[in-house]
Amino acid sequence: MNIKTPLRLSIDRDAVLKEAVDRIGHANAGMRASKRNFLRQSLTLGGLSMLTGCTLVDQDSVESALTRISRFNDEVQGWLFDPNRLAPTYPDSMITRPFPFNAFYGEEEIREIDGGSFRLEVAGLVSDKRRWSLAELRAMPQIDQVTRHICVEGWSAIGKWGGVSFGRFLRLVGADLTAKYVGFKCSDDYFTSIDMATALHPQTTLALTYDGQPLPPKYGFPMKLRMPTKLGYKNPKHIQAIFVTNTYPGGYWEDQGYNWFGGS
Ligand SMILES: Nc1nc2c(c(=O)[nH]1)N[C@H]1C(S)=C(S)[C@@H](COP(=O)(O)O)O[C@H]1N2
Ligand SMILES: [Mo]
Repeated sequence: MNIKTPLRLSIDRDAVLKEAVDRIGHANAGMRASKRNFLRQSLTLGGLSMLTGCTLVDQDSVESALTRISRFNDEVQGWLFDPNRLAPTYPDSMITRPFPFNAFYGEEEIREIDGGSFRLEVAGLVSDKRRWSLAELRAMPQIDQVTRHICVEGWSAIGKWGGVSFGRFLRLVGADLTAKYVGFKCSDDYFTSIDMATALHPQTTLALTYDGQPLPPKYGFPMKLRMPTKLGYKNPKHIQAIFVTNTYPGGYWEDQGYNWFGGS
């Protein structure tokens, strides 16, 4: 199941405007269809150009205008994000069985990582850069919750993840909590990054278990970051390294045009 492709744009007026409206719409999931239609009818190439400060003469200028819209949306979503509002939780009876697998490759290529020798790396703007074994993370206080995972490919499913509160972990390693981003490098070459407010959200969990069992390889062993406030692609599996930074780190899908904030 992999229908994501890099966004390719031609300088076809209608296509460019549709893309711009879609990006504004995607980033603001609550936007009503009527409002989206209104925007679609009223946005002109001139308007897009004014909004972004880009002259739309060729493919590159169109790309940078659309990128600006996307980054502008990131800021708006950042302002709108309420650090205390909780995503819905569900009873165990509503867990989707079997829970779907998804990655940028098929199930036959799932990475097998050795838990015994695994050490989580912590880097960037943190005072304590020592590596963490799985046993050490399991010895910390654990939380769990049943939440809905929403994938932009058009499916959602309810699952139960447990592990360490990510805010607690960041404080423990002496992370600079005023930094803008937390980035993730995964052992399957996936990567992504999130805003600090979401990193510190009470439901954001460094997940070590799925449905009460150690996280199976397909769901991201040895750990994934589980954020019920963000879309599926923002939730990195197979985390190898975590870094805190003020330099925009992007992400695997984000660098191909998917909205960086990715709120759900
Ligand atoms: N390391 C890694 N993390 C990843 C991905 C991936 O390909 N590699 N895919 C993302 C996407 S698009 C989705 S929908 C979810 C799928 O998680 P699941 O297999 O637990 O359903 O993982 C996200 N995190
Ligand atoms: Mo996804």
